Amino acid sequence: MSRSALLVGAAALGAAAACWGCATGRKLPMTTLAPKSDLAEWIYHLFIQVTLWDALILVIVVTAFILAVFFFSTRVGEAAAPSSAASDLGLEVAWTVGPALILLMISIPTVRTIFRSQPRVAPAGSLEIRVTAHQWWWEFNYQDSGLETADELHIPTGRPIRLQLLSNDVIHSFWVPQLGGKRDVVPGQMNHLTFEAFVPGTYLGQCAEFCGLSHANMRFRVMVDTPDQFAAWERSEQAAPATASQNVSAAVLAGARIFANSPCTTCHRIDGVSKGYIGPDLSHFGTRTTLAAGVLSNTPANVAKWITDPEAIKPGAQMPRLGLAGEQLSDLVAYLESLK
Ligand SMILES: [Cu+2]
Repeated sequence: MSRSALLVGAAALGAAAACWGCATGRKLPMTTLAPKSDLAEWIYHLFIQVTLWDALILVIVVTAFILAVFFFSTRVGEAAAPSSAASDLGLEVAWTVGPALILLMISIPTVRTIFRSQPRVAPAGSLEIRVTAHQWWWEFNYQDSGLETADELHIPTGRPIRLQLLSNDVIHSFWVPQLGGKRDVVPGQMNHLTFEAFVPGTYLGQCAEFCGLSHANMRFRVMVDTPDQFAAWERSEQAAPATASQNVSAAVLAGARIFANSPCTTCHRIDGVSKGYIGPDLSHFGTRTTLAAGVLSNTPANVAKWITDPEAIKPGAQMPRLGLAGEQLSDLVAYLESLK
């Protein structure tokens, strides 16, 4: 391959990587190297320890190799080296005991971190949240308040979070790199993830177990709030969403009627309007920053695009096309965006 072809390839890769971030409007890192919770810090420190041990082994092996080349190679005119068939007991013991000790030094912090990261019972004062994985979105149910949301999880700092992980269909894996390690989400078997977030901010998550056609489109966000912000968010979620009785535009009122008389109500719940339970709860849809499991930012144009053809955005999505267009579509979008 010519040099110019290589350069063009590298430029295209760089542009693709940059655009992946800009197309989804994301500049958030998905990294385990900037931990923002206790669990993520334990894993990060373990990683650093193991890396240091590995670096030490590398230095020892490379040094021994270089010394061997200098001291034990046969030079011109010298007699051939003695046979290496004879065993050297000291050497045998050294290269058996040495690696065993290194493995021991690595296994002690590893096992300690495994146990520390998997407490059997929820720490006192935990906020318990049921996380249900679906092909391909995430449902979050707050066990104390009964609040329900999808694909965007709000949690406060300074309080242990206990996630109860269950799958509705196949095996998924819950992973927010900056808040902790992956944990499998399995049908019929509840797993737990326990951590306490330190730094307010928005952290990206992603299903980390191949789960079908739109596995890569099964993203989510964790919004870590200060305790005050979290309390305010809870209050706003507990309040009823916009309804026809409130002072809203004609488009919103028309959209509300379209929703109430559509098949949407079979799958989607809206507080006081519908009781669907197959798809995400839309009671406060307008407050979310993204839709379609974090694939699109929540703008009226994107909501219209999603309703028009969900499969074009998320292959395999169970939501059917509704065949809405024009004013009907824009009214429905206006109604959904008004749900705050
Ligand atoms: Cu998946």
